[in-house]
Amino acid sequence: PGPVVCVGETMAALAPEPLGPLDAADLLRVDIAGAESNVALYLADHGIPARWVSALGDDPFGRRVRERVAAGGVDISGVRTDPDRPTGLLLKDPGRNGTSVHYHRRGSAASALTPELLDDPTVADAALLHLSGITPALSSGCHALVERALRPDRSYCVSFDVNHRPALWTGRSAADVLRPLADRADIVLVGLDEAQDLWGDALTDPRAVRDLLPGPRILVVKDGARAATAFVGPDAHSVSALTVRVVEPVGAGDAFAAGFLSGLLRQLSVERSLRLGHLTAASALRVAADHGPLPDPAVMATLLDADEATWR
Ligand code: KDG
Repeated sequence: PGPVVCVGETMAALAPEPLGPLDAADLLRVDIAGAESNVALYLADHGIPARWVSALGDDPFGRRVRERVAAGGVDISGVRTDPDRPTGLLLKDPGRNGTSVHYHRRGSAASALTPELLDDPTVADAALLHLSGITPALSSGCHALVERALRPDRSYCVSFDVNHRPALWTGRSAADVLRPLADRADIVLVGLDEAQDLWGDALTDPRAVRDLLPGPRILVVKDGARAATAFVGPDAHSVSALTVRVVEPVGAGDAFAAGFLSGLLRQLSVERSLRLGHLTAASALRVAADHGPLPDPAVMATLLDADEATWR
């Protein structure tokens, strides 16, 4: 089978060092941030062939992103350089009540992507195409790209992480765009709180989200630090989350997606795939960056097979 192809924007990211409010920071650490390249990096960590396809500016941050993603073992042969547009930039602002982000990405190289990207040989051989709800928010061309990727006559499987980023949707309804897109994907991941933000407080449990999104063959509803539930056809499988000392949560959803998809691609059971999702999410939760080292392989193997009491 071909690789998992992850399509979406990656930016340079600046975060205060030490972590703290941006308006009081003296020093900023340079890193990279992009939901889909995070998924590709964690897939590669799990030994799954992964390719990240996007566009970057012909600028120092673009070169930095390229180098970092390639160094993680991800195939970047489909990444384009746009000579006329810059690489996007994200500023992290860690506060007492979580991290907020500020974007400088309007008019970026990746925002100029269009559906034509899907004809590129580096995308067309995908065994699985991974997309997120960030991309349709970036521009009409990016929205059209996601629409086309989800056409019913597609030749590949699509996984879609809803990734609602309210800051990207001001003045437009994310709810109306993201629901039909998600409903057409084969595998969907969404947070319960995210689903409530988008589609209403009446979504009090994962089953209610499934009723709203009956289309995907597999729907995973993540209930924060509590549990994740995968709906596969009429069956529901729930696995409780691990207790983790959280340093900074951004990137954990991407890590979860990569762990879960790796499990499915390795033909593990749905329960074990969810466990691999939680274990991979822990790697992101324990570091300030989006991407942190996976737990020790022996620990992962033991926990994947552990009985329920040991897992918790
Ligand atoms: O999931 C983490 C991402 O949100 C972060 O890396 C930045 O891709 C990003 C975005 O658009 O918010």
